[in-house]
This record gives sequence, C-alpha cells and structure tokens, in this order.
Amino acid sequence: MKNIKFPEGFKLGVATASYQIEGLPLADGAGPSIWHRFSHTPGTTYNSDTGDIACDHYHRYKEDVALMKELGVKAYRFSIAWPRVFPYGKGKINLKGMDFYDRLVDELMDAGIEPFITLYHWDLPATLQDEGGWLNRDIANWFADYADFVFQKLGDRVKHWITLNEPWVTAFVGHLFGEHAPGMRDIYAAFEVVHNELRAHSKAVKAFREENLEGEIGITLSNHSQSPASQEEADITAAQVAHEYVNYPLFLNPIFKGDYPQHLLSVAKEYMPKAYEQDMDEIKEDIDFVGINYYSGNLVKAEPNAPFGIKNVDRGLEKTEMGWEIYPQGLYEILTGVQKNYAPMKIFITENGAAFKDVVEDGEVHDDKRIEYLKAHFNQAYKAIQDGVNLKGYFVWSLMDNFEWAKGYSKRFGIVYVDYETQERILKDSAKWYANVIKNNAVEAE
Ligand code: IFM
Repeated sequence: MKNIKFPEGFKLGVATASYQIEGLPLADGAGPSIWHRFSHTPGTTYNSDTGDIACDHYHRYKEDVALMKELGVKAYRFSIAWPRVFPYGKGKINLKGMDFYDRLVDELMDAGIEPFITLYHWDLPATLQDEGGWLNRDIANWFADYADFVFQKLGDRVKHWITLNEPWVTAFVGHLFGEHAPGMRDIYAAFEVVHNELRAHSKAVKAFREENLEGEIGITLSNHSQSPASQEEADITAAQVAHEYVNYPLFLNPIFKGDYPQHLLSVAKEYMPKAYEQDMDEIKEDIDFVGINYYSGNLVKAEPNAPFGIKNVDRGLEKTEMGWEIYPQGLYEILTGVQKNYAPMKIFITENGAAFKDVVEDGEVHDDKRIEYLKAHFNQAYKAIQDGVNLKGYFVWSLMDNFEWAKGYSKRFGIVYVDYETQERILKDSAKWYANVIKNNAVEAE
C-alpha cells in the first residue's frame, strides 16, 4: 500500500469545545452561558439534551489528556468557556474558572501536546446577551478584555490562539434560523452580528499584539464547498454568491482586504449595518493563520424566488448522519481558494470529521465509514499541500462524542466513543487508525 507523507512538524491533532464536552457549566462560580439558558428552554434541543454533564471532562480532563497521549496526538484544540472566567462576561473575574484551564494547559504540556485555544466557541455569558449580546457594539471591547486576560494567564505556554469559531454559525444559525442560541430569527440582526464579530476579532488580535507574546493568532471559519449545478451563468453566479455568503470570503475579505465580498454585497447590502464602511479599516488586521473547518459540499442552482437567489440541490452523494454530503474534493477547493485569494502565512484545518451511527460490539466500535471519510479528506489536504497551500496541521473533529448543539447527543462525531451512562471512553477503530497515521505522519494514498 502506498502512503502519502505529511511534511515534518505537521500538527496532527484533535478538537473539542467547552460546552460540548465539559459538563458542570456552573461549577466553581461560573456564570450561565446562552447555551445553558437555551438548552434549558423546552423545545430547543433534541430530547431536551443539555450540556449539564456532557462528557464530564471538567472532572475527567486528566484521563482525557492521557487518552490523547496514548493516541500520540501532537496538538489539542479546545475552547475556553468565557462565563467560567468572567461569570457576567465583564467585570468580576472568577479565578477558579480560569484555574481549570490553567491546569488543563499544564497537563497538556506535561503530556507533550500542544494547546490550540479557541477563545469563543459559542458559549457567550448570558448576562451579555441581556445587553444585546453580539448585537451590542460594545461586545468588541468585552471580548477583547476577556481575551486579553486569558492571554496574560496562559500566554506563557499557549502559542496558538483562535479568536472565534465559525462566526457564520453564530450569526446565521443563532440569529436568523433560530436553531442555536440565542434563538433569534432576524436577517438584519444576523448581518449586524457578522460585523460585530469581525470588530471583536480584530480588537482581540490587537490586544494580543500589544501583549508582545510569542505566538500566533487567527480565526476559524466554517465552509461547505459550493459547486454550480450547471455551467449556465445564472448557476455559476448563484454558487459564487453562496460561497461568499457561507464560506471564508465573508470574513477573510474584511480581515485581509478591508471590504465585504462583492457578489454577496450585490444581494445583501440592504442588510448591512448602518455606516459599516467606517469600521472596515479597523477590521482589516494581520493574522498569523487561517483555521478552516470543512465537512461537506453543496450543489447550487439559481432560484430567483429563494433567499439570495440560491438553492441547494441533491446530487445523490452519500451523506453522513448529519445529512451532509460527503464531498472530499471540496476540501481541496476551499484550501486552494484561501491560498490563492489571501495567501495567509499558515492554514490549519481546525475541524474535519463525520457523524455516523456507531454501535458498540463486544467493547469495540467498527467505524469503517469514518475511517474512509477521514482518509479521503486527508488525501485532499495532502494534494493541496503539494499544490502550494501553506497547510500546517489538521485537527480531527472530534476527540470524543459530545453535545452536538441542537441535535443533543444524537450525533456522534468522536473517534472515541463516550458511553453517556457510565462516562466510559472506548477507542473506536478510527482512533486506532488515527494513532497510526500520527505515528507515521502518513496516510494511505487513494
Ligand atoms: O460540533 C460542531 C462544532 O462545534 C463546530 N463545527 C461543526 C461541528 C459539527 O457540527
């Protein structure tokens, strides 16, 4: 069997997020987050699931770090729950909450695993939501102050920082589709959130630079490759609009070029916040890397009556348990697109993985489909490196099964199975496969 080998120093890691795994969201003086509030509101999540216990990682972090060490992972991407550190989002500091992350970072360092920290993975302090949350322009300062505090506490050991995870999802799934916290349905709000997220991101980057710490900072963006359903001009334009609306251009154009992407503005300018142009110079700010999350692709058709004139059509590809098309070549398209348009110094795939129906048989989980999925995507990442993309690492989503937001615990993304009754962790076949990939820094070629 032929192998493809990743460059030396390539960071093969795993990723998680605070509310999805930690449990005990109110422990040791933490304040409630919007996800705590949302998941406790009837009818918001599958089975009324909440993050109250999740994977009990808050208690079991040592065991989980040991598991990562056993797998040989080089890097671990996790997020900090803002309301553990600032229970009200600003003002009063909760050192006990900060201590948890301090201990976690030490544990990782002892295990030789590099921490990559996401500062915001959707658990906004609920009291900030009471002041408008991402719709309040002051959030740029609230976020930068929180980030700065964390930089000061952990910046001696942590060398990779991600400001926001998937700001598109916060804006649109949380403020237009109403499926995520805070559960709003208002398109003007969604675009205002995008803008304030960008302002908050840039302020945090500036705060990081002012600390003069050794290390790198970037942002993580969600992506679904968007292919036109035909070579007709209308479909090509629709795919381009979809791409600029849901993918990296919505955020990277402002960050790298100081403007929103043109195809998107042509259909959505009316939704942009008043005088948004005045903030663009401040938003444009050098970052050290771009984080790319990629799971699936869409086939796009022009549909004049649909929002923004775009409609997804089913092309009959195999889907994961999330109902997402498996389209590995889309990862290549996204990576090469980022490289070509913005030439960032570094790119990391900060999430890639799949939910499948996992069954425990005699204490084992034979998740061949997940292995196949990962292998195909690793091959596309390799191809992108060969073609000049500055890809420096790859984080599998997720280390372990966890709270999949509105879908609760019904979808399993982990390479480690979690028995939620007993909290037992079971290495799926994909975890054993990945351990081997890491050991050899190589994947079977396809
Ligand atoms: O679980 C999520 C994660 O929090 C953000 N990116 C997509 C994952 C799978 O839906």
